[in-house]
Amino acid sequence: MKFHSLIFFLFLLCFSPVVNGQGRVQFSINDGWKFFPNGTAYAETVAASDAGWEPVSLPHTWNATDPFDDDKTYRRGISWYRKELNLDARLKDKKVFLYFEAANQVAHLYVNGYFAGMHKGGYTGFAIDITNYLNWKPNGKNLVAVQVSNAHDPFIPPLNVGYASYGGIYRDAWAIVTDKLHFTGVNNNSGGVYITTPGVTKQQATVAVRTQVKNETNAARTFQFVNTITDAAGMLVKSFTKSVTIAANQEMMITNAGEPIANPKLWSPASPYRYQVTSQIVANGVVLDEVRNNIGFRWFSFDNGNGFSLNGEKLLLHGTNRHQDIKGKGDALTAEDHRRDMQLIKDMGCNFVRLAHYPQAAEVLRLADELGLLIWEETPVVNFVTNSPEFVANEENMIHEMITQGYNHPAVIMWGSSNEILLHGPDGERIGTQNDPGYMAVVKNFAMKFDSTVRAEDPTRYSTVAMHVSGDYAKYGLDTISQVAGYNVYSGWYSGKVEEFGTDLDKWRKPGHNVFISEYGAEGEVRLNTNNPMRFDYTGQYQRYFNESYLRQINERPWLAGTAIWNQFDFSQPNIGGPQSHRNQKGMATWDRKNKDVYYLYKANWNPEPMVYIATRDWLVRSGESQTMTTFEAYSNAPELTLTVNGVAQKIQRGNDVKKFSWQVLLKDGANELSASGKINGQTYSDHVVINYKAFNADLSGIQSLSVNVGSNAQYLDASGNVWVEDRPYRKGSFGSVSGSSKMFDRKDVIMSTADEPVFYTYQDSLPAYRFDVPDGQYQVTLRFAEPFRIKTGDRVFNVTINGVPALRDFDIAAAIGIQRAVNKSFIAQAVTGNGLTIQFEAIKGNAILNAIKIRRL
Ligand code: GCB
Repeated sequence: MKFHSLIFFLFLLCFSPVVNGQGRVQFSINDGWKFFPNGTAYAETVAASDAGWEPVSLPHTWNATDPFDDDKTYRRGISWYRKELNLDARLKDKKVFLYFEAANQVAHLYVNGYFAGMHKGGYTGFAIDITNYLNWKPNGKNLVAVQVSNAHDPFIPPLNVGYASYGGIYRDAWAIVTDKLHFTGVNNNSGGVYITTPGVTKQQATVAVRTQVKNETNAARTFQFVNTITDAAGMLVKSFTKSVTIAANQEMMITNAGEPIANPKLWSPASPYRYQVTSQIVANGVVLDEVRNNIGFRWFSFDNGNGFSLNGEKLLLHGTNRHQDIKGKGDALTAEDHRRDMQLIKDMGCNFVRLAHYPQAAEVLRLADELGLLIWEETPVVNFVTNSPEFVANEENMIHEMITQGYNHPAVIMWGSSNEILLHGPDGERIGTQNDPGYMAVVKNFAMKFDSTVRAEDPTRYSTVAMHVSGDYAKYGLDTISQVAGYNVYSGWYSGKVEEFGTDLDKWRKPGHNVFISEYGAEGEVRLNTNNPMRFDYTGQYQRYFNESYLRQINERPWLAGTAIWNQFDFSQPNIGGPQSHRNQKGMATWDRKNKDVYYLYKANWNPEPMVYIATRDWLVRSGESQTMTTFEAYSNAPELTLTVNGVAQKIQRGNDVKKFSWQVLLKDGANELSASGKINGQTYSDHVVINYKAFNADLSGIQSLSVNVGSNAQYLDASGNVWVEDRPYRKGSFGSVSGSSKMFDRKDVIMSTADEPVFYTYQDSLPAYRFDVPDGQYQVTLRFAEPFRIKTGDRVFNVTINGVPALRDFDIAAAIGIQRAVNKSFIAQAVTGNGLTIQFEAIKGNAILNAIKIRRL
């Protein structure tokens, strides 16, 4: 290293926290921003004051909470960020770039009031050259202002989707300083250096490098393009050099490949071994630019309709999908958040992740390489397209950015370009069958274009798309455009039966067709539990039943190209209701990353690490009749398990085909200790839980209080620890609804003014009466209502009496509180002469309804 370069290098080391190789400096600009949550004139100018703006750090979003309140809208529009960037005058002869890993979704960058550049699309990184706008006066300050907008834009994918579009600079941001002779593509995920490993075998591997170099000086330059490969221990493996001359103010592409490396250590999910390639521009012995990329040696193929192979061996792709947002943070995540997610996925036993429905953080791909998780990444063309060249241009640019930024990661095997592109019609409304041939021709044309862009950008991976179950894809020839055909399948959830999953698959199978199950899933709300799971009841028990069946059917079809659960984590769905508003709950873990019981089904099947898990963590507090048997289940990779309940050993059970164990158990009132244990390779593994069982007598003798989740087969545990037991038809000598029919809210409708959505979500319709054959005494009766329909005042009116005494007269929920809004009504009533409590409903207009009921003895 020459003396002046050494000084510069040492200076840069003091000046900035991150040094990305010699000759290049990269440091975080996450701190010290001021934020203004609106549009404001002249915000980019130095003269404008940001004194009253909110101090923030990146990653940041302004939508961390507002998509999830009772107000159906959330703020999508313009906001401003400003920051002072202090650069030492000695950097004057260098190139300075600002690199944003993502800003959702349109960003305009200004430096010292000058417009420096803009970027469209919320999920890929962009670097903007700010060299010409910098102020180098002594003690000169530089004002960086970024206008970010997440307003809907019909020309930028995604158009309308089932997840929140969090506005903000929600990933890390960096300053990158280079020499004037430098690698062109300045972004920290590939550094502008694209590496392939052609012809890898167990015996040898080669490394080939392609890059674009830019000479921003007024003289022709001669330099060495040096690539050095080191192993995981940092030991030199191979180095290769090419001498290059570049004209003044020119940019040129350089390719170079090294000699084969003998006996390479291969990369795989089981052994994710990485080498490092250091690429340098060296002139006169001085390193002018340098970037480092981790790579892995592996080869893979989808085997013409017969599964997937990695490094010459069949590998069943056991996968999941990941949405990135986290409760309370939105999309503004830290590196630790990404690591926790990817580790949870790895620990469940996955070897594959689909990053749906958009490119994710650079850190996610780094972790996938490190942990050994194969990746499908995709651009966010979801549900429909805008018929415009601008839409196509933006999507093509996104494909280009996604691929160039993820290019060097050995984990990536597939690039996707769309998800369920035929789900909506041209106007953006959900459609059953496509019936506009003109629009279909446009979509097909776009789909072919996007697919060929993917293949041209990266011939070393496979192209793919995810489709929903509809004959339209085959009818219009969209199912055979990409190399791998992804299907999102929900039979047994939105419609049909779980068993139809496999039989439908067998029908779709065509010779040579690589069929990937890109999504399958059912929702599980941890506050709802049942002994009688039913489709669409949102209980963890149904979610487990669904996933057990799908896993079994997947195991029976090793010809599948791979499968991915929808979804690893619950995620936001701003415009959806259900028993937990604004949430998609198909996750293996909750939105704040607590594993649900279903997670351990997969862990037992996919992760060989010995484990025993009593599948009841989501139902530790429960209520039911005394002296009734309850089913208990466990997941384990032990062949046999013993369960003890309150110290009493139950029958030893063997696991079924998906490693599930079941017992019928009698619980006592209060705390119950359950332990399960089994032997694996001679060693004992066990699990222990305490169940708090609130038993009541079937004849209601001695009852102090009883809460019923009317219209539901499931129990609900509220935040105060009270259990709302499942509904039942009235039986003499006990309690229940006297006829009526169980209904649920339309899941698109959000139930407002309550955190107890589950008890309002289901209800009894046309209910004549609800009865409790309680002992004589004084009781408080609380009725809970929410109007499920968008009706007018006066459309539903009914009277309620309790033991013949009027309680509610001409009750009109819509008039009293409004529609889809929770309301409670309490009354004091007497049970006399052994007649218990009869709550009678008399419809005056429309049908009487009841969402939940609680009685309490006074
Ligand atoms: C799908 C979509 C996904 C949804 C999912 C669901 O097919 O691709 O974006 O979130 O279904 O849960 O409905």
